[in-house]
Amino acid sequence: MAFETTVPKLAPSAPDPERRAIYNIINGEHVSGVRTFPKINPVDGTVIADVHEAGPEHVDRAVRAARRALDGPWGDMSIGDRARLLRRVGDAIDARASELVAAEVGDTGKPVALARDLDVARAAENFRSFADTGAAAPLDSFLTELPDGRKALNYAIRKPLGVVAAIVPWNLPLLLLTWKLAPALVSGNTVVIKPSEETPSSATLLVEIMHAAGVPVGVVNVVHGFGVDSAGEALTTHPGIDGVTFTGESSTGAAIMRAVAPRVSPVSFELGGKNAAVVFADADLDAAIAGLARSTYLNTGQVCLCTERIYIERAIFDDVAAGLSEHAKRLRLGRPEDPTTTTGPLISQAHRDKVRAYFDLAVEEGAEVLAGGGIPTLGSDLDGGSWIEPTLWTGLNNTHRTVREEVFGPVAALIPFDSEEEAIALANDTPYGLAAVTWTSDLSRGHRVAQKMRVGMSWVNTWYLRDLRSPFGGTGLSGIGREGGMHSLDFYTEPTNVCVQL
Ligand code: NAD
Ligand code: 6OD
Repeated sequence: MAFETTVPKLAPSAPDPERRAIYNIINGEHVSGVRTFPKINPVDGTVIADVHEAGPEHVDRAVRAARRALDGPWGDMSIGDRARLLRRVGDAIDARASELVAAEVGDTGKPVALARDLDVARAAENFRSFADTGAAAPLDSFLTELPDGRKALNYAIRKPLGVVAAIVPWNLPLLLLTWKLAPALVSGNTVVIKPSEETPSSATLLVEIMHAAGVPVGVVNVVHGFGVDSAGEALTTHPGIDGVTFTGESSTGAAIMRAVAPRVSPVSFELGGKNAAVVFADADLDAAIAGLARSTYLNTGQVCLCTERIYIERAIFDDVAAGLSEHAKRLRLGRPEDPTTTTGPLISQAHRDKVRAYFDLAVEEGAEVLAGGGIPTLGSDLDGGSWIEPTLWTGLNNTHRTVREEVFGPVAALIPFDSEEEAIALANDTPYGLAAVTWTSDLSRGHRVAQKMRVGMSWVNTWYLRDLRSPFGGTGLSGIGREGGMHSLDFYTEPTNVCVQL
């Protein structure tokens, strides 16, 4: 490959492996911040790391490093070489999967099997998939016929946006970061990453792995910290940023839009959801109930695609409610490394306070609690963690705040319906528009209803089944733009049309 690799200068590890230091990574070096903040393990509430918060001057250094890398050999590298490098990163992720799983589990408390089979597996796959997409990306070309019989050739080349800010949340930290990083890099951009303050570990380790795999220094940088008055705001307001790719809350997306407005920078936003599932009486009920349990409770309900509203045809309402509540009660909360654990804690005490406030509000709004509804007592040190019970409500309707606002926890409201038209209207009665699921054995109805859902992703008889080439994103409060396959390349590149008179 035609580029030079500079060996990064890394600061020595902190002496106490139980409470390590997590540094910013700028131009291949570990860099201390303006202060540190503690990273708390949500399993038991212990402090596991001291994270170096980047100040505006660190963010500035990171953006400048990314700009230098863009103007250096990285900017001249062929797309084929970048794709080969991305595949090498995918292999390096596989080779160091156990370290990445440990980083992800330490930060989030999610079950080891979930971190291994979803987060880390997808991180490697994201690099491979976008290596393939980038290497095979076509260019637009048109042979233009002029009225006088002459011809012109129009063709559009893709150029990188430039220095991209990637700001990511805590729920699937590595999966969502690599979902942005891989297409940004194969397109030739350089990147400054701002991981969530709740999950600093896997992004830091990933960038170390990428440097070891040969990614030149400065191409990928990490700044740690919070949003407002911290690294997030410093990054989105920095004049050297050419585009922002963001996944997180809709209100944060709105704040970032305001921050980039003076420079009219492009944004790609994957935001919140209040996703509906619709279950028709003709559905395979066992499959539907198992699928609904998965779409409600995976990752303790902390997946943007999770179902929080379940509309059930009245004739089968009681059967679905009983089956789902049985599933909810069977979930096992426990330590991540215990193979029988199905469900981890919420990410933090602050997030648990928010989810619990919705649990209380649901009861005030007249909900009947079919399962859960509170804070479990798990015994020993686990009671210092941010655990919450998998929960189900009935007795609510679309006017209630608990059915309109995103909870982002392990809970769904079950609501009956009487006709297909009513089910579609109820599902679409939301300012969000991320994902929907239709459960039915009627093929025509499945297509018909799925197409009428006002969302970015509409699944039938399944949920969160992914083909990384397909468009991913949301309408309304759920986002701007689509990522996935060529959709990602469209965001991370600027076309220049060349017109040649023949
Ligand atoms: P969040 O918006 O609070 O934070 C996301 C990131 O933005 C973090 O890194 C945070 O530090 C940073 N940030 C916060 N304020 C900022 C500001 N003013 N300027 C710049 N950066 C700022 O979201 P979260 O709580 O980490 O994640 C949960 C939310 O993310 C939920 O709403 C969920 O639905 C959404 N989400 C959406 C998708 C999707 O694909 N649509 C995927 C995952 C999560
Ligand atoms: O699977 C993906 O590619 C993706 N972007 C998932 C988002 C999940 C939200 O929490």
